[in-house]
This record gives sequence, C-alpha cells and structure tokens, in this order.
Amino acid sequence: MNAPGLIDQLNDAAQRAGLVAIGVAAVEPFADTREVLETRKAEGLHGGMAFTYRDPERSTDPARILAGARSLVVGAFPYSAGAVNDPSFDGPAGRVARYAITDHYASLRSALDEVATVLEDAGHRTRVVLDDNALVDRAAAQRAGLGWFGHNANLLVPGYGSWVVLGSIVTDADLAQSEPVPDGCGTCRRCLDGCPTGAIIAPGVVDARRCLAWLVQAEGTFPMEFREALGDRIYGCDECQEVCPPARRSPQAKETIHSPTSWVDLLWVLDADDDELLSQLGRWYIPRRDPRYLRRNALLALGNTADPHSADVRSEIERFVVSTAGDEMLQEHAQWALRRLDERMQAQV
Ligand code: B12
Ligand code: SF4
Ligand code: SF4
Repeated sequence: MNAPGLIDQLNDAAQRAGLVAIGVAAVEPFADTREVLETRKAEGLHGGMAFTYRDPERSTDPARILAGARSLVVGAFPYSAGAVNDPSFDGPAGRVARYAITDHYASLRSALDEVATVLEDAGHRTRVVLDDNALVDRAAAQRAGLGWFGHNANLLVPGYGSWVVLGSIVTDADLAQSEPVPDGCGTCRRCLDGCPTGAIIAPGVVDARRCLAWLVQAEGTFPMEFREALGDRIYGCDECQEVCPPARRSPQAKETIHSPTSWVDLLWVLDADDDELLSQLGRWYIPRRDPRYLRRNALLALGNTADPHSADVRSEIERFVVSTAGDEMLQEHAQWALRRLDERMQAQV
C-alpha cells in the first residue's frame, strides 16, 4: 500500500484542478452493476442503447482497461446549473440540458489528467476514462465514496448534488480505499413524481424507452406518446435534477449560466446543412452522426413551443413536408409539428 502522503498529494491536485470530490475504489469487477445491466437489457429497459450495455462484462471490469491495475481514482467535476440566460437570437429556441451547454467532459478530462500526473510522477501507470463504454462511471464513483445513488439514478455528491460529471483514473498504484457515503434520499420521491414521462419506474431505475434524455439521442421515429412532453428540449433533460432538493441547494444551482450555446435556434437547425450542424453540435451524441435527428428534434420542439401564428415557422416546417418526400421520418415529424401548431392555435381562441 502506498504512503498516505500520495493520497494527500492526489487530494491537493484534485482541488487545484477544480474537482469537488475525489476517492479511491478497488478494481474488482462491479458484479452488482453487471447484473443490473444484464437484467435491464433482458427486460428491454435499456431501450436499445449500446454504451455500457454493449458488453457488460467489459464495462464492469476496470482491470481490463490497464494491465496490472490496482485502484480507481474517481473524480467529480461540477457544472453550473442555475438560471439560464435568454437566447441571443430572435425566434423559437431549443433548450439544451446544462451538462451539454459547454464541453464539461473536456474540463473533467484535463482535471483528471492533472491528478494522474501525480501518480505518474510517483512512478505509476495511469489511464483516464470518462463517459466511455469501458466503465460504469456512477458505480465507480459510488464505490469510491463520492456520493450515493439517487432515486433519479444519478450519483449525488454531498453538498453538490448531481450537477457533476464523473470520470476515473485507472492505475497500478495500490491505494487505500475510500469509505462509502450513506444514502441521502430517504423517503423523498420528488424525481419519480417530477419526471415528465414517468421514466423513473422505481427508485434508481430509469426505463430508457420513456426517458427524454435517451429519446432525443435514439434513432428512428420519436415515440408519439412522449412528443408533447419533450416541450422545447432539443438535447438532454434536467427535470429529475431540477426538482431534487440536494441538487437545488448546491452551489452550482446558484450559478447563472451565460453562454451563447444555452439555446439552439430551431429555425437554424432546419436551415443549416449537414456539415454546419455537425460543426456546431457534433460534440453531442447524435445517432450515426446523422444530423437528421437534430432536425427531427427541432421539428417537435417547434410544434410544441413556436408561435402558432408565425408564417415563418409554418413555411419552414411545410418545406419539410414537401421537400423531404424521400425522407419519411422527417416528413412525418413535420406533419406532426404542423398539427400541433394548429391544436395550440385552436386552444388559444
Ligand atoms: C447510458 C447513459 C445514459 C442513458 C441511460 C441513463 C441510465 N440511468 O442508465 C441516458 C441517455 C438516458 C442518460 C441520461 C442522462 N445521463 Co447519462 N450516461 C450513460 C452512461 C453512458 C452509462 C450509464 C449506465 O451504465 N447505465 C446503466 C445502469 C445500470 O446504471 P444506472 O442507471 O446508472 O444505475 C445505477 C444506480 O442507479 C444503481 N441502481 C440500480 N438499481 C438501483 C436501485 C436503487 C433503489 C438505487 C438507489 C440505485 C440503483 O446502480 C446502477 C449502477 O451501478 C454513463 C457514462 C458511463 N460510461 O458510465 C452516462 C452518465 C451516467 N450520464 C450522466 C448524465 C449527466 C446524464 C443526464 C443527467 C444528462 C441529461 N441532463 O440529460 C441524464 C440523466 C438521466 C437519468 N435520470 O439517469 C453522467 C451522470 C452524472 C451523475 N452525477 O450521476 C454519466 C456518469 C456521464 C459522466 N461520465 O459523467 N445517460
Ligand atoms: S432525464 Fe428527464 S425524462 Fe429522463 S428520467 Fe430524468 S426527468 Fe425523466
Ligand atoms: S429528488 Fe429526492 S429521491 Fe430523487 S434523487 Fe433527489 S433527493 Fe433523491
């Protein structure tokens, strides 16, 4: 086991790098998580997702990431989660979940790289992994004592809630393990009741087939029954965190967000060509890197939230009904958007 001085150095480096929590976990396979992945896959709750579900044996076995691995050093990087600035453009705007407004994974990676340097300088080998199919990040963070599994399935860090992204350094250093954090949800069920689609079917269990955060990333037709619930979202969903008391009390929830990328101009999404869309939004997970899915989401958000009296909005959507004759998927979403605008107009009179 390494000298305790190394842990102090890791903690100092983590603090300097902006991580709000860091801990150490053993590299033994996450057997419980593997079982959860297999069961959910068998029950269809993964909604066809690949990610960690693609190969649960791999994603739950950190030792496969680095030969001779002994420990995981897991870190949480906070992101701002308060009020969002108004759009910087006129016209209908698509809401972006806070984790995706800027590239917080890049900030997390450089923070973990800084911490990894301490291990490398002490003669150890390291590999940084985050939001990758290779490791179940929440399970690693829970084992490393960063926080507890919330009923909304997120990992909640005491004092910071769930407004954090998570990543690990896999290392051959043999480090003392951190203590787990006790459950902080108790009898609360605000996230279960607050989810707009009822996707949290039991504490800690998200049915991806109902989860808006997955449906905006999923291929194919957006399920009819959840189109209205999508509201103005174009990417991600923050609802089960916005209602969560520990998340609301966190310092991040008091940080107002001022960013040109807080909102996406929905009419621009319909107008822009593939290259432009991918150059602006390609950092997001888009199925098959196919920008049609951004247009699909934009059409639904327009139907739900654009001014139903706006001729500009209607003509943009109608263009998709007519000119995408070979693209039945977009045509059908455009038709839905027009019907929805009509319904909303009728509801106003
Ligand atoms: C696939 C995936 C998704 C999917 C599925 C999410 C899900 N709940 O499974 C979709 C696209 C829906 C998604 C959405 C989001 N995601 Co995501 N996603 C992932 C990914 C790639 C894999 C997650 C995974 O393996 N899920 C499989 C299941 C088995 O695990 P789980 O749901 O996390 O369940 C754990 C616990 O809930 C617990 N558990 C199981 N049963 C029970 C029962 C009880 C009673 C309790 C208390 C706990 C419990 O065990 C599981 C782990 O061991 C990870 C990155 C990674 N490589 O790990 C990011 C990740 C989980 N996502 C992240 C984020 C930020 C989000 C969103 C908040 C983004 C957004 N605003 O839209 C939402 C949150 C939705 C939600 N409520 O979960 C962060 C989570 C940060 C955090 N603080 O928890 C991660 C870790 C990415 C990262 N590196 O930071 N995501
Ligand atoms: S991300 Fe949205 S849709 Fe998914 S579980 Fe949370 S509140 Fe429900
Ligand atoms: S809303 Fe309540 S039950 Fe859900 S994660 Fe937050 S504290 Fe836990």
